[in-house]
Amino acid sequence: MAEKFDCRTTGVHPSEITPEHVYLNRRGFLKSLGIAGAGAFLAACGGSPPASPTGAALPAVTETAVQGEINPTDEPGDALTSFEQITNFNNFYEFTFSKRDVAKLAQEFPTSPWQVEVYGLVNNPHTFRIEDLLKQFTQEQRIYRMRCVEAWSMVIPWQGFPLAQLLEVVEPKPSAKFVRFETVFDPERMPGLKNHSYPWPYQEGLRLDEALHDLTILATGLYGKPMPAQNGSPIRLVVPWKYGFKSIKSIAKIELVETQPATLWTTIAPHEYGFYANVNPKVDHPRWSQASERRIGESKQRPTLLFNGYADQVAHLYEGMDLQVDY
Ligand SMILES: Nc1nc2c(c(=O)[nH]1)N[C@H]1C(S)=C(S)[C@@H](COP(=O)(O)O)O[C@H]1N2
Ligand SMILES: [Mo]
Repeated sequence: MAEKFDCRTTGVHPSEITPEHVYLNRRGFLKSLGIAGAGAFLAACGGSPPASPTGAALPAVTETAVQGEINPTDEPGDALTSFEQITNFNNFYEFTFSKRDVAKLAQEFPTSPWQVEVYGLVNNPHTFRIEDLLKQFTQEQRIYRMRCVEAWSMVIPWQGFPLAQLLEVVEPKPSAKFVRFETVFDPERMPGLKNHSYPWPYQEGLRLDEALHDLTILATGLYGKPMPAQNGSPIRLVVPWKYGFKSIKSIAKIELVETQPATLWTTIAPHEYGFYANVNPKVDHPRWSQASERRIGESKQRPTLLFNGYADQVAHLYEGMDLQVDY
């Protein structure tokens, strides 16, 4: 069974929200290293990869890592995953199930013009153009761990803004209890949509209080660049205390609703993927353990943390709930 997880035993801060000045210093540091091309080295990866949600074995991963050179004081032991890894090891089933091929297939994906329709149980329904979202909301830097349900993880420096700010503008009505998100449906550009065994478009959902939590962001870029297509350009959700599949990419619609919405994963395999999908080392996936994970760029396993290490900020949202039942 899992040991006790805390920042003392793991060397991980409960929070990796990095103040902007630290990030900017780091960016200066990365720049001074010429990080885009410099210093990357190849290392073999250890351990056998877990099965994907579809049950297919994942391809072996060849790592390029930069951990050795980056040692900022704000994240002891938790270096950023390299830009190269973040943008070449992706889950984006609308393109392909093959993580290493998403980047190539998504290259031509058009993300302008783009708009996000926000509607449903709100006083001010509004369709936002992406350029207005970028202007209207101050883009912040947030460094978050991302833990995929497949038991691998990354540390990603996003830019974006709290979803709460957008929701304030549209004013949810008292009857709104959940937020439903939908990815764009573009079969001409997204070859994976030809697989009709999936209930496209990709949909996700959050309880309204989860959506309003300050950790929940709409991300518009990473590593200081506009969002790469393979990571969900031009705008995607990031909910760092939940499994990665909740962080829906390339969002076209946001709807405020009264009842818990169906999601792609709860529709396909409700016994394997719950609506909450909070990272929890004590609730195993029926087909594999969730007690530990492999940080992309590293070969060793590290313990998985309750709520992905963000328990101090989010545990109160689930008080009184049985996390074994509402997983
Ligand atoms: N629309 C859409 N969003 C998605 C997915 C997807 O297949 N389609 N995959 C999810 C999963 S399983 C993970 S782990 C993350 C991966 O995000 P990344 O490729 O930016 O690391 O995106 C999530 N969002
Ligand atoms: Mo995932």
